[in-house]
Amino acid sequence: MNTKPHQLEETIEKKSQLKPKLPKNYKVILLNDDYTPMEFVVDVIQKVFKKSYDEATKIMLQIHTEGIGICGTYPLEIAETKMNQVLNLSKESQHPLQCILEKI
Ligand code: TYC
Repeated sequence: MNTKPHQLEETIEKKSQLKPKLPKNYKVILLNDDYTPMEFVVDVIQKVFKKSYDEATKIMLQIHTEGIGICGTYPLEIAETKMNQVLNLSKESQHPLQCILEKI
């Protein structure tokens, strides 16, 4: 290995220029449970994910029948904020509604 340090640095720099890192997106997923009222879930989806009443109802029913549902996909920081908003609203109202993130 006779590569001079500065040449090595250049090679590394070129490689990282060729492979720019794309920010990863995360799915924000709501989980079903037996206790949270349907209207509460619809309300949360409308507020946090800016969905219409009809779209929010569709997502809620999908969660109710399938067990999980995707409310949206966002860059990590935004996905985390939305997950925390759901968890805070749910805790405030003493419902067990759960929300998780999944990397795409
Ligand atoms: N399964 C709940 C009920 O029958 C409704 C519900 C839907 C709860 C979606 C959570 O993420 C959820 N009241």
